Parts: sequence; structure tokens; C-alpha cells
Amino acid sequence: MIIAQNMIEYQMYKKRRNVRNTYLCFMTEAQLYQLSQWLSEPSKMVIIPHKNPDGDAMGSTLAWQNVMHQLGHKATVLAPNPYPTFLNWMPGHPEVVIYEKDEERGNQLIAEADFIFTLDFNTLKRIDILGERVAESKAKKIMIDHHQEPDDYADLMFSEPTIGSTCELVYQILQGLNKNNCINKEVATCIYTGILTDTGSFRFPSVTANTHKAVANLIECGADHSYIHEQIKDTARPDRLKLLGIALQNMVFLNDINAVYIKLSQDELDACHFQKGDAEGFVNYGLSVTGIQIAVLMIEYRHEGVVKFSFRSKGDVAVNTFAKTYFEGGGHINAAGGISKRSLAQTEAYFIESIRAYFSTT
Ligand SMILES: [Mn+2]
Repeated sequence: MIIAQNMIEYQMYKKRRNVRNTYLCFMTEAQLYQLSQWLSEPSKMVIIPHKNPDGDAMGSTLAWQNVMHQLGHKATVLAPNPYPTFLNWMPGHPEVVIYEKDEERGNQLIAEADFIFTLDFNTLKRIDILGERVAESKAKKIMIDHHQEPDDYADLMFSEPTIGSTCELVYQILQGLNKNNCINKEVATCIYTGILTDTGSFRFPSVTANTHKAVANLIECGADHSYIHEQIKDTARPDRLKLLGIALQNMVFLNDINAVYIKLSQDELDACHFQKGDAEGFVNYGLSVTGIQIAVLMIEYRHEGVVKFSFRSKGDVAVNTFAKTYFEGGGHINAAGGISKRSLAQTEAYFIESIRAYFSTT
């Protein structure tokens, strides 16, 4: 069985090779060979990002789609639900099929697919009902992802949690397949976008010299970094800045554990005509305060009956395990998410109690 074999090979490969270029560890020769075999004949493919796709999810899927087209395949990006408007300039975005809006088309694409690529997530739960369609499908499934503890649904797995973004992983796979010539301006733009957004503009510890080497190559291949930064960072509506003002006003410091949190209620969102993606990046402001190690954003979505959390941290302060323990969440060491089904006031009280219990050193 290919999965088990690959996982064993992968673990052995990691142990055996004390290589300087750690990025080679996640892909064995056998895996690359298998993938290149599957790519050798024209076929039909569906490429799926996670629900509420971010820059890395859209960047990696659109880049992969573009390369697959160049290699003669029929490939469609199928997103579980809409992506935020700050990504609707990306090369290839008009052809993305949104499952939530066009289920029939999505089901048809899945039914006809020879291959299903799942990018930037590693459990079919991340794509809700679409995950059930994928699980039922007879298509070969290929996972390309950088989250911890992948589920065992793929026939071929490229999983590397130490890498900062799925886009960087896609870049390395293209190098492994010897397809650098497929990195045209569009592909370079998509990959650059995902690396940019998933590394906090190249500042997270996951960024390495290899990341910058990749980015140098992407710029040589036509990525216009200045244009991309503008598209991602400088396209806010005035209402979004108003909401940021409220968020900053609402900041509460828990100095005993070097943490800060922001609470936003549904009423506050409504007052600023909240749109998906508006609160993107708000959580990071807390980390800009001297000495702060943990920053948290909690947003009330009253209609869904949930409060959603974003957790960020610095160094070896692990917010993913905290999120998992108290808020049905998870993610990376320094960036995680979670939810609460209590009221906003109850959630806030429970949050303060639990974060103090978890991170207090005394
Ligand atoms: Mn990612």
C-alpha cells in the first residue's frame, strides 16, 4: 500500500539523511517518481483548497492548476466556499468553482476526476461536505500540505510541517520534478503570494534561507513583489480601518502571562458592515507590543452561534496545544484557531481563566 510504504520510507529517509537542505526530506525519490508517472498522461484533475481559503490556499491551488494546464491536463480549482475579496485579483481566480454556490458542477468535476489534489489542509473535515464527496471518489488523491498530524486519506502525501507555507512546498515539488521551466509569471505570482501571507511577510521563524532563495527565483520568473504586496495589504475599505480602530480600543492586556486579547462583538461587526476577511491580521497587532508573547482575537458570529478564535505567539510558546485543549482547535505552534459555542461574555470569562491556567508559570 502506497501510503504506508511512503510514510515508512519518509520516516526512514528523514532519519537516514542528515542533509543540510531539509526540504528534500519530505519528498522521497519514490514519491516524486510516482507523481511524475501520474502526470505523464493527460488527465482530469480537481484541486481543492481548505474552507475559507487564505492566500496560501488560493496561491498554491492556482499555481498548481496553471502548471497542470501547461503539462496538458484538464484541471479545475474547486473551493469549498468563497475566498476573501483581497484575493480576487490572483491569476486564474475567475475560473475557480465555488462548491457552496455550484454544488452540481462541483460534484460533476469530482465524479469525472482521475486525480484530486488537496492543498494546504490535511484532514477532509477541513472541507466539510465536500470532504464526503472526495472520500467517496475513486480518483487518486494527493495531499500537499504543511500542517501537523495529517490524516490518512491520500494515496500520495507530500506533508512537511516545518515548511512555512504550502506554496513553498509546491515550489520545492516543482524543483524536485525538474519543472522550474513551468514557473511563469502567473505561477510565480501565486506562489509568492502564499509565501508572503503565510509567513507574516517573511518574518515568522519558519522562514529560512531556502525560502528567500525560492523568492529570488520567483522574482526572476516574473513575480512583481511590490504589486503583490499592494494587492494584499493596501486594498482596505474605510469600514475595515474603522473596525481595526474598535479592535485596538478593545485590546485587553494580561500582563502576568505576557498575553493580550481583542474581543469583537457581532454588533461591532455590524456597525462596520463586516465582510469576510476584514479582521485578517488584526490579531498580530498585539504581538507588536514590547514583551507580549501571545496575542488572541475572538470574534462573535451570533448567527452561527459561535465565537471564533485566532491565536498567535512568539518563539516556543505553543498556542496550537492550548487551542486544542480548550477551544476545539489546533494549527501551528505560533498560529492556531479555535471556536467556542458559549455566549461572547461566557467565552471571554472561560478564555481568561483557561489561558491563565495554561500559560501561568507560577
Ligand atoms: Mn498554509
